[in-house]
Amino acid sequence: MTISVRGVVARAKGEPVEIMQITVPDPGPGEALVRVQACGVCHTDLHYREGGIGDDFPYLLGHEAAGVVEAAGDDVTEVRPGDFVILNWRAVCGNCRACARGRPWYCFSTHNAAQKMTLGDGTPLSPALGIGAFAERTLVAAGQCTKVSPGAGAEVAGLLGCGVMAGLGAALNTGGVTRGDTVAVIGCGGVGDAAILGARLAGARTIIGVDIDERKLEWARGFGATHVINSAAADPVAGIRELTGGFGADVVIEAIGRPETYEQAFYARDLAGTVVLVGVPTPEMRLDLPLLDVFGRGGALKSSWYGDCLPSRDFPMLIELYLDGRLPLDKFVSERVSLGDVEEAFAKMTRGEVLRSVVLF
Ligand code: PAD
Ligand code: ZN
Repeated sequence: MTISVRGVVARAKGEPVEIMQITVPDPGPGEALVRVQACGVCHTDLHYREGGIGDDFPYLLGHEAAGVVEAAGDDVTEVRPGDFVILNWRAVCGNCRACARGRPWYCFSTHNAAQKMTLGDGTPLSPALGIGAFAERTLVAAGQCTKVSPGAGAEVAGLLGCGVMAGLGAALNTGGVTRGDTVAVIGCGGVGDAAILGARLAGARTIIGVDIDERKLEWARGFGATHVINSAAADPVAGIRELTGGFGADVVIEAIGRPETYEQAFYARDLAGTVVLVGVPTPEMRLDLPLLDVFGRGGALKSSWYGDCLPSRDFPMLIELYLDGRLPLDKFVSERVSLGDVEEAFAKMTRGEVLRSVVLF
């Protein structure tokens, strides 16, 4: 059996996305069918449309989502029909060398659905990040569904599926920010603001937001930045040092993915401090740093994949904190739109007008 639903498809590189009828198979072994309730519009969806991630068109876009499990394969034990879940792109395998070493958040062999969703004519779709949630129903691996309290509502819960989790985790998991730390976040979009929120949650003393857009700096203050620096007008390295007793920050999070801002992060941290790269660079980018500085400044240069999150551990905990009024996730939702508005949401994102447009079903 299959069902036919509407989904947002990128058919060819650089072409506007289209709403098309897609065919979704019944869940087989290890799979779950999810009725999507909300899905955020993320930069990565636009990267797919522009051919920046691969050439496996057509793509079924959307991956930052929450919804309700409608059906599950016979052998599935993780979730049941009716469960409210956040979709994740890290369904850990439990067997790879990362999992075997007790570091499942690095899992090198994550699960996706085995069966393909297709266009009406049978053309297989490539679901964005193995999810494909700009669709009324989507088929995923059961491990991609993380059950959480339904109290949060889908538009907020879905945020944890990608960018907001990446930013929170960059501070909490990868950066290991703890009480009393000084933290700087370079790039205050959705991911950077989530890193600011994570730093605040962890008890950081000083949190410095850096961006070239005044509007973003205003929002960064709203998420808990104690200071902001407009790096279009002032040297952020000097500014961060000045705000941290002349030393630099304990943890500097780069949330853009560019060599020049990475270099700022590198020099804006204190001796033996930590740099976290959560922004995603493009293949042609290169870094040129004196190796003596890499050695002499010590500390740790880390990358953060999906905030080094473990969905089963982190999603329910963060939703509880939200419900308890301690993590204002709702502030990331700039607007609620419908399935036909994804292209317009890309434009608003590119113009820097929104943190997250969320498609509601
Ligand atoms: P965004 O475009 O909303 O935010 C980027 C911010 O950087 C904007 O506020 C810009 O104004 C600002 N900016 C741009 N250039 C500069 C500059 N030279 N100096 C200072 N500020 C600047 O994107 P986002 O917050 O949604 O995503 C940020 C990055 O995180 C992006 O590279 C995305 O691909 C990446 C990401 N990583 C993961 C992961 O697992 N590591 C997950 C999701 C997103
Ligand atoms: Zn994303």
